[in-house]
Amino acid sequence: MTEPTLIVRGCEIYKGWLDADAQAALVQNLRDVVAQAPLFAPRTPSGKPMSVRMTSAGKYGWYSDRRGYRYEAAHPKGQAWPAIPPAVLAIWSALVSPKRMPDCCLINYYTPDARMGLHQDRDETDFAWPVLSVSLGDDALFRIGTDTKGGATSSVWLGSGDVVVMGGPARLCYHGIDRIRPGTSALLQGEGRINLTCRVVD
Ligand code: MD3
Ligand code: FE
Repeated sequence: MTEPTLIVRGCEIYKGWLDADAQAALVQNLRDVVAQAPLFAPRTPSGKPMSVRMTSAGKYGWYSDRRGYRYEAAHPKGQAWPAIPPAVLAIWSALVSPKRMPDCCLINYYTPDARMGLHQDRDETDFAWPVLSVSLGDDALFRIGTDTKGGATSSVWLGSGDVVVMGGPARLCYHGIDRIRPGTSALLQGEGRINLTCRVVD
């Protein structure tokens, strides 16, 4: 039975779940996805471009513009999203469930100046399914709170190869990335961080 390395506010953190070879293979899979579905900077509902660039794989991709946050069946350029890499589905099968695969694998790319403010993930239909996150590249300071805006928060550094499962009461907790620490990983070609989040959408 697999046990998390640590649990912070209900988020189960599996430190170093992926070894160096698995991380490198996954990065190549993601380069193939990005070649088909280029990264873009979604706009917030107020029209401001996000500092994190994104794309997706799977049945749906997460998208945002002045019309709001939502899932879309196609990339903004019009084509279907690429398939979720089998190596990502294998992590989901091992740590969440082999019975239902995620509908979306959101790929977030952070340059050293990128941030993600505290938010809830609530664009999905069924919050009974956890969200699974995989970190690759530079370390990131992850902040997790409660299901109430303005509640207490805890911070933890996530490193390359770490996997986090947010289920149960943690599923609707506020969370974000305060900063990354450039140069802490040699996995990517330069500075930066990739985060994958797998979600059941409908
Ligand atoms: C806690 N991404 O894409 S992953 C996101 O590192 C997102 O790029 C961050 O928040 C990142 O929405 C954090 C960890 C994470 C993901 C989803 C969660 C934590 C979560 C959903 C509920 C609670
Ligand atoms: Fe989130």
